[in-house]
Amino acid sequence: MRICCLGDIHYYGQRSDLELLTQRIESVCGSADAMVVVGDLTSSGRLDHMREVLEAVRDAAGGILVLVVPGNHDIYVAWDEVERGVNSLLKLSIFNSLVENIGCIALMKKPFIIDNVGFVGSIGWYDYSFAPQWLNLPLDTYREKAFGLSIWADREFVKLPFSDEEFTITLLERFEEHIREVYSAVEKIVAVMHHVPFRELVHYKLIPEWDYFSTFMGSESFGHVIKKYDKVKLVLYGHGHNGVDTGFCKELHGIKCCSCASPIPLVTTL
Ligand SMILES: [Mn+2]
Repeated sequence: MRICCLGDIHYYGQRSDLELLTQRIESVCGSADAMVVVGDLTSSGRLDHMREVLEAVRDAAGGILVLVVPGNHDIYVAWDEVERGVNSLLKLSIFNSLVENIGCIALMKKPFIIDNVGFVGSIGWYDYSFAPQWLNLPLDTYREKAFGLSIWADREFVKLPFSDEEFTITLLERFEEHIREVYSAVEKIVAVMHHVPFRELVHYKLIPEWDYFSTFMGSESFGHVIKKYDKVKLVLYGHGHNGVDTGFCKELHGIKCCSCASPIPLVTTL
């Protein structure tokens, strides 16, 4: 099976970006059996942007099924939305409905099977398990999502009614349920995530200002669950793209892991 994967489009309303995206998808993904989008379709979580970029991807895919998970930016809420009582959980469900309404597959809602391959997906999240030990900072320092003058934007724009650790656990339970749901019906499973599931995929630089923010790349707990199930043969993830390489695959724990954190599509086989 050939899978065309992309992510971290961070569309912010620039129509010319959609034209470029369309060209790239058409030239790279034509022979694929499925298309996967690993989240951060938008920069700000604006619904009009979400719709525009999703429609562009769907149209460029030209009939190839498009399977989608959201990224952290897709569940950002603006101040006017906060005033109307919108939080990031509601945003997450609006995102998934929008994906379905325009004819794509929202993997966070339910797993999907193509031939003998099961696709399971999650936004993934962070529970501070990627905190660099060498910095030796207390957990609350990470919960602040600020280091020196820099902040992690989720601090301002993600509105959850519970902690990041609790969010991670909730998402993880659903993700594992989805694996179990398809397990006996398929030969292989593809895990699609926005955040990163293995520490080995996080790029630490031994620079405090950099490594502090590596904490927010993902969570080891997703990696633990993935490793529990032998049929998971491929992990497609996004999220890390500023100052690090993207668009490569690497084998870890016998699982092919591909970074799709780029609007330039990557074709991988399973
Ligand atoms: Mn992201």
